[in-house]
Amino acid sequence: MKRDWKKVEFLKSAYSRRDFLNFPFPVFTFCGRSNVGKSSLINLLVWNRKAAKVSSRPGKTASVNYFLVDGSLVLVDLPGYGFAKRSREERLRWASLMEDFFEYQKGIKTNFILLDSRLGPTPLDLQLIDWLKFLGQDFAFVLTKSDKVKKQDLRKIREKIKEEFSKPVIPTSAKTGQGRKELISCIEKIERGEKCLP
Ligand SMILES: Nc1nc2c(ncn2[C@@H]2O[C@H](COP(=O)(O)OP(=O)(O)OP(=O)(O)O)[C@@H](O)[C@H]2O)c(=O)[nH]1
Ligand SMILES: [Mg+2]
Repeated sequence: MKRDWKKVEFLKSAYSRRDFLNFPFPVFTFCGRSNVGKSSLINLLVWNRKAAKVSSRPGKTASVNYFLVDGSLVLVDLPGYGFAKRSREERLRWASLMEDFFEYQKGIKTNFILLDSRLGPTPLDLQLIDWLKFLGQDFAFVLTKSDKVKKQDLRKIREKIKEEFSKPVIPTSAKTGQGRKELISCIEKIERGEKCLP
């Protein structure tokens, strides 16, 4: 199907399992540390700065947020983890919301794990990867904020992650627009059941 990736509808924020939505459409999620750039990346995909709320303060997105693109595909902005200033209750609430989400959300085609181009995977990212593997969920990587690193460093970190996990790794920048096309093409390939190997 030809999609122009411009029409985006915010559908719902879910705070618990009973709020999760079921769709006749493929679902792609965006997960990663607080402040890594999940909401910004969703906005980049649909060329809309205001679709998902962005903030320089970590911990902005605290619920599961569903976006419908061109009436035929769902993007999910997930709450970020690893934000030290959160209370214990908040962290526990996040963990159980995520556990429920990956267990009960239907139609997930793949989960994009966002990693800061300067940092690569952190211990909490590795925990998430183990959890997704345990649940039999597929995943791929997106490097964010590529505008903040030198080209050669970006290449190195990308190769390293590719080698370690044998999964797609797509460098992106919400600032320059780098990687938007590649990510869209990857999403559409996965949707068609093809392999995405950037
Ligand atoms: N330079 C640069 N800054 C970025 C990029 N992407 C996001 N940012 C900035 O990083 C901060 C966090 O971005 P968000 O998109 O809100 O991050 P998030 O992962 O959704 O954060 P939470 O909702 O707290 O989990 C904001 O100040 C963004 O402007 C990027 O590609 N380049
Ligand atoms: Mg966010």
